[in-house]
Amino acid sequence: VMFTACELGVFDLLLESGEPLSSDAIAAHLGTSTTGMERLLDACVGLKLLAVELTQGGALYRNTEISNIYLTKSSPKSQYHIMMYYSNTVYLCWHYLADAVREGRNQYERAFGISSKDPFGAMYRSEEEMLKFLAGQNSVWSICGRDVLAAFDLSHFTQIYDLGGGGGALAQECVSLYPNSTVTIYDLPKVVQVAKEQFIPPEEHRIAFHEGDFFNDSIPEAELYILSKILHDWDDDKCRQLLAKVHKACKPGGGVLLVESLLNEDKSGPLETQLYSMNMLVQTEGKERTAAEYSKLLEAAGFGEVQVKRTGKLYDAVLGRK
Ligand code: ASE
Repeated sequence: VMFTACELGVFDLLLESGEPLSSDAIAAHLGTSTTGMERLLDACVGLKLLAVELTQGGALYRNTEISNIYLTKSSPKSQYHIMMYYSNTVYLCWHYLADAVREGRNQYERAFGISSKDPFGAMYRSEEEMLKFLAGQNSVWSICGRDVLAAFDLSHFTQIYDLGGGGGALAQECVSLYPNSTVTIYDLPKVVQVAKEQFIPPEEHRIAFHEGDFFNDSIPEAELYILSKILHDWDDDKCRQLLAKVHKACKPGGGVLLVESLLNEDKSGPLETQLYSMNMLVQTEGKERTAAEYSKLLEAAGFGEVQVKRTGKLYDAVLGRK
């Protein structure tokens, strides 16, 4: 219901209109059936994404504060793009959740008829899919970007690589919070191209780019490596491989910052993270982990002085030092 209301532009229309609207008016503006729209709007009221008020002329709908802030396209904290990614890609993989649990692997073959050997090959199967993913991944940093970057004082690291930095929203938060830093977005060539052309303003000179595949190509030397939502895409073996490579490249005294959604040690929650872990099952080769699991992976790669900071939001931070 939330995805569909976003996709049809319900929240954008109600924001722009500046006054409550009837379901007939909304249906007419958005070119939908009245019978479908009325039910969609009522379900949104049940979800507290809309509020309804009965007047003599009939029911009038308006956005709630949550939908104004997070579900309209134009809001600075808009989650519209990740909603579209969930709606059009992720949701289709979840249809095969039982198969994913039976087989212990992602469901690209069933959902899209494409091989899932290389999960990012599958996720980036078209330019359009890649753009939707990158825009979606960018959106969460308008909510949690500051928190994960301010969890530790990173001001003494000036030379930073964001491995798998994608569309670069976290890199942008980083140079804004740490004005003396330079952040290099390291990602696959086609990702770097779009990041340069569509996501990072050309006048942002504190952000640089490096095209490569961090499993198969070399990783340049730096003081700090950010791995944000990277380890959760991969199994323990691949994580150890990647972290060992990062450790080798890292300057002595440098570090690695993991940005991930942490499970409780007994895996009893948080629910959002448990569900993210199911999502990693249907879409990738990875899973969400506990702080102790990340610490062990870091230590196996040679990192020490591991510190964990929970932000109280969706994503947390783990710092290891070389
Ligand atoms: C990934 C992040 C995501 C890989 C696939 C993904 C997201 C959706 N699909 O690294 C966004 C964040 N959501 C979750 C479930 O982590």
